[in-house]
Amino acid sequence: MRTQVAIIGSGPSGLLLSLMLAKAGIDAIIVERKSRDYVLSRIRAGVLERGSVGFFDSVGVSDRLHAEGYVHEGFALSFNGHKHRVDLQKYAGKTVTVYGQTEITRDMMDARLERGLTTIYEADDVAIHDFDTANPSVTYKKDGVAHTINCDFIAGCDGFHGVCRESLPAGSYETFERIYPFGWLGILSRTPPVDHELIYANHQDGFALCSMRSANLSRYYVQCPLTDTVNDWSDNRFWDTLRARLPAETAESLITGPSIEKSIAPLRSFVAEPLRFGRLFMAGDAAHIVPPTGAKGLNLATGDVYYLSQALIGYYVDKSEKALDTYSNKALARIWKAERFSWYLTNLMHTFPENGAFGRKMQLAELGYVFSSDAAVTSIAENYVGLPY
Ligand code: RFL
Ligand code: PHB
Repeated sequence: MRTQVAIIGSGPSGLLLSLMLAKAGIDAIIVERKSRDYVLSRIRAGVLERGSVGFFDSVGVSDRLHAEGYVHEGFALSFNGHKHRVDLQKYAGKTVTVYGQTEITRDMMDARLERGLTTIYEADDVAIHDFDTANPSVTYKKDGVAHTINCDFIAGCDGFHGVCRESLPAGSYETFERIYPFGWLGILSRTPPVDHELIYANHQDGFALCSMRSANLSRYYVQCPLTDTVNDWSDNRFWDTLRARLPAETAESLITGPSIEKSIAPLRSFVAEPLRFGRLFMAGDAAHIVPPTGAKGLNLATGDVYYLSQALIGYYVDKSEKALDTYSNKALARIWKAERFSWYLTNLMHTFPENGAFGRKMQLAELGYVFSSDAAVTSIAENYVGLPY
């Protein structure tokens, strides 16, 4: 088999890249190690920046997003028993859209099917070769049979646990990492959301987040120890913990019900740089992770893909390698700003026992300052809606 760009991974990064390339007449094949249903069963991001929505618009996959997604003009930070609203429209002149990663992933998969674009699901033993030469290739096994794809470029869109970063020669890249001493326990329940906007709660016992997927589907998270498993958390324990961390007024209106999904995610900040290795280009979670507090992971992935698609279009259509050469630095400049914001909001909103009573006072002083200063709240708002490309 031969293609122009072999894309490893059928998450949001790989799917969006393939659609952007197809629109420019560039041929790409996606190789994914899991099944379509498995990819669609992962419950992840919920908040899309305006820029991400624009990318989905540009490749014609956003009809359902606009029909079923919720435009949010603000969100709240709660502390000391009270909710304080960050007015995104007022302070940043932009909104965000609440629409699940699962749904946009499905929309992109359906669009690729309709457009006759090739995805190889359930590919075993995926390996990348010769990306430091002009003739890279990808090998995999499907139903026990070995296959090779020859290509011009490889896009490493295979997430944090993918094969692409693993295949890089030792010493060819540098990593930067912070592992936080807690995780997020998340549940999905068929209950109306407690509020029409998201609430990020700072509480001495730990962080909590009230989010949603639709009018009758809620997504809630609480900070939990990394040593916990979902078996430690009955639904009742989860609801009691959440209620205790919310302002009284909000807690009283919380409608609870059986969880339909429950999982624990560790929190991590991570960057592997550079993003280019000859003819291999890394994008999305394969190259960087943010803690979910700033809702930036998926949005960073779409940003990388935008820069990368422009660079590949420059190569094929304008016969220029200039944007391929600048891809890594350009994407990393934006990535590091989102890393900073996600780290900042994580530090501001979670309980860090090792920081003691002084650390807690600093958080409350900072939160008090944010809501007394137009400059400070503007900074949060403009980062939350997404920095410019
Ligand atoms: P993905 O989605 O991990 O997709 C990578 C794909 O590559 C496949 N793969 C391989 N394929 C072939 N061969 C191999 N050897 C392979 N190894 C892996 C995988 O099966 C998979 O299908 O990465 P991508 O595309 O870069 O997308 C990144 C986003 O998924 C991620 O950043 C977000 O989900 C992060 N995130 C959030 N982002 C937001 O923007 N807003 C949010 O509100 C938000 N909330 C979240 C989140 C992530 C969470 N978790 C659990 C990680 C909330 C949570 C709880
Ligand atoms: C979610 O709805 O899953 C969600 C929303 C906002 C975040 C993280 C996750 O910051």
